[in-house]
Amino acid sequence: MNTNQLDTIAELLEKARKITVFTGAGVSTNSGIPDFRGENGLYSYVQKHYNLPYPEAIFELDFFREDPRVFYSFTGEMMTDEVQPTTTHHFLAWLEKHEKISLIMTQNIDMLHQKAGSSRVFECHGTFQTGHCLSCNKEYSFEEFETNLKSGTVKQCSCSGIVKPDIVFFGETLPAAFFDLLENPPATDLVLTLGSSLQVQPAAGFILQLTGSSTPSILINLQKTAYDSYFNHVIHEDVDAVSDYLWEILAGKL
Ligand code: CNA
Repeated sequence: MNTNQLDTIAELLEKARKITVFTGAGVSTNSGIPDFRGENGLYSYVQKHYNLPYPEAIFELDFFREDPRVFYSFTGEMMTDEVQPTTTHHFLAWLEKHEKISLIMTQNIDMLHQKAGSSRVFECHGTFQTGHCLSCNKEYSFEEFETNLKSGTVKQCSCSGIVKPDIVFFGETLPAAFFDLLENPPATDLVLTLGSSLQVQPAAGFILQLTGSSTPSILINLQKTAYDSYFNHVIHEDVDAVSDYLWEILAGKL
């Protein structure tokens, strides 16, 4: 690791009061949930483990209507008790406790930021907190289909329709509140992007629009992204190794 660069980033974090964070699947890979496009990503995983016509089908509405078992069995793997927040999730929760975080915009649907104790979280690709029947639109709370999600069995509505958790599938619109935040982003004095290929729009546009101004910006991601040049500081390392290093420095200062 380039420790000079990390020391500079630690100084930026120490000074900042309104960090806007953007996280992707890369912050959760060390907890055991594969990302989409990383080397051992979900796309290669589902192709090996599930009988899918093509990997993206797992998050497609038409395929879900036809065979919801694949999606439910994936959530069953993701929601086991073994899946715990990583150092990075805990580090962000700690920064929030020290009043440094303006917002964590996450593309993730694993709820690990909240599990680590962060509360300023916006889940732009939806949530498992609620679900709706695809036939009669009846709403269900997380508690009402938690057992199904965890055991990988399809939740059926009282009308015998299929219940789909309110996470955003391909082709679906993001929550209206996302577009409000896109138009009126929170006050930000540091941009911190962690573990995302920045390939998925409009989510990535939210953070990319905050770069390029006088606000310093940081990207920490294992692989290069198509948007590295948008950021002032780019680190291609494991995000937990970086968080560990930064946390150790900041723990003595905050
Ligand atoms: P992505 O396109 O799969 O990119 C993830 C990026 O993270 C890759 O560029 C990797 O190089 C990088 N990465 C992987 N592990 C690490 C690590 N340990 N340290 C640093 N970098 C790492 O995923 P995005 O989030 O950019 O794409 C957006 C999709 C993925 C969203 O719609 C998510 O909902 C969706 N997704 C979410 C989860 C989850 O909730 N945990 C899991 C899989 C996919």
